Order: sequence, then structure tokens, then C-alpha cells
Amino acid sequence: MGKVQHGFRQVHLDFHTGPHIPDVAASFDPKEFVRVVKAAHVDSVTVFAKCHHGHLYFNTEHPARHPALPKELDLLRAQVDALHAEGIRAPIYISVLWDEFAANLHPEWLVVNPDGTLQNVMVFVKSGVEGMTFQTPSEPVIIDQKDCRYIPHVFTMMVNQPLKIKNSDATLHNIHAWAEKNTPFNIGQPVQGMETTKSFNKEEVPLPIRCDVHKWMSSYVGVFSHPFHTVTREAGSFELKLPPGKYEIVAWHEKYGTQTATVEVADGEKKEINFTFKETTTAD
Ligand SMILES: [Cu+2]
Repeated sequence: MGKVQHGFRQVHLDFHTGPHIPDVAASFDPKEFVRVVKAAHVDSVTVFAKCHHGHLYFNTEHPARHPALPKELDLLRAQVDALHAEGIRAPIYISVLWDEFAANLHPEWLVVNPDGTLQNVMVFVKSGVEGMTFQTPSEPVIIDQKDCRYIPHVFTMMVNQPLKIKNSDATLHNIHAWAEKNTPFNIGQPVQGMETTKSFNKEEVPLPIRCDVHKWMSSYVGVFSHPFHTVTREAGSFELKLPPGKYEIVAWHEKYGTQTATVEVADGEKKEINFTFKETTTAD
């Protein structure tokens, strides 16, 4: 009997563990782990740094470290060391497509109501108001930084309308307007209660706002030369009060991109427009 030959044997150690699973890896024994792997003539084992739940399996101060992973256990390091000691490869798996932890922490990124309607969609008149002039409101639009998020996540304002930026957190935020048509700005607000007022002097849609300290903080503002713009809130619906005329109406969502519709309204007439976004639509 000759020795059994085999090709390269790779095992994907699938390891997606939700937050309610107790004692994750509490009984992990590196010696037993590697003994089984060797007995199966495995050449390479994929080991998990980050799973679809967004949980981390190594030593880190990040709150996404799995809550039930024993404090003293660096599971990833223990697996890699045990495998390498036996000459077995240990490629590291990092889920980048799914992240339940981040989704729960930042629901504002995509808010779909139970009835399928979508929040945080910017809806505005794109054409039909050319040649008209409108007064700029003097009352400011407010953006707050609270619990390391921007409130609101999506909003609209007029050209030259004041934008009051507040910091309600007892931590440093760095509000960074990534303007392309307007002058970008980048302001640090290190103290709770700080307020800064800025404005934009050109139309720009959408204009992203981000925090340089907390990379997940994002907001989008639409800056318009007219007052016909709004954002879908809790009910996923919107209302625009338009003078009689024919208009091109645009709906924009950060993930699903842009939809356009044309509407013609007479004096006092009410019309309904529905925009439908599909999962496969990509943002501009
Ligand atoms: Cu921040």
C-alpha cells in the first residue's frame, strides 16, 4: 500500500457568529485545533478577522470585537500561530460586503420603512424655474453632531442661506464639506456646544459632508437657487408646493442614485409622483 497522495487542500472555516451566541471560542484549544487540521491533511485554513455580523475576533479596543469572545483570547492570533507552527497556511478572512454591527450603529445609511418607502431621499426641481428669482431665507438650517452622527443625515437649503453647525458631543468633530462647485471647508469643533455658521454661494447637489475624526459620519446637503426641494422623512413621502408650470423633478438617494420625473401643474392642482428605486440601481 502506497501513501495516499492528495492535492492542495484548503478549508474555509466559516465563522459568522451573531451577537447573542454565548462563549464564542471559550473552549478553543490550539493544540487540538491543529491536531485535527493535520490529521485531515489540510494545507491551508481560512481564519476569520471580521465576519458578516461585523464582529472582530482579535484583540482590539474597537466595540465590534465579539461581545462573547473571552477578553484574554486573541482567537485570530492563536489560530494563525498554531497553523503556522505546523507549516499550514492561514489566510485571513475579512468580510467587507456585509456588516450588521455597522448597520445597527448607523441606520441612517439606508432607511427603508416596513411598507417599502425610503427615507433620506432628496427630492427637488431640476428644471422649470429658469429665469425666476427667489428670496433667500435668513433663518439658518441647522446640522448637529450628536452621538457621532450628523442630524439630519440628508437635508436641503438655499444658496447663501446660513448653515449653523453645532457640536452636541463632548468630543472633537471635524466638519469637512467636500464641495466641488463651492469653496470646501474643514472646521474643527473640539468643545461641546460649539457653533459655527457657514453658507454656500453656488448650487451643488449633492454636497457631501464628512467628519475627518470619525470616518463613518456622513451627511449630504443639496444647495439650490430656488425653494423647491425637500427630503423624505419618517413616512418616506414628500411634498413640493410649486407655482403653475412644467417641471423636471429629481429624486436622489445616496445608495440608489437618481430618478427623474416630469410633472405639469395648474394653479391649485395636486399631482402625485412616485419614484421607484431598485436594489440594482447604483449611486452616481
Ligand atoms: Cu466626528
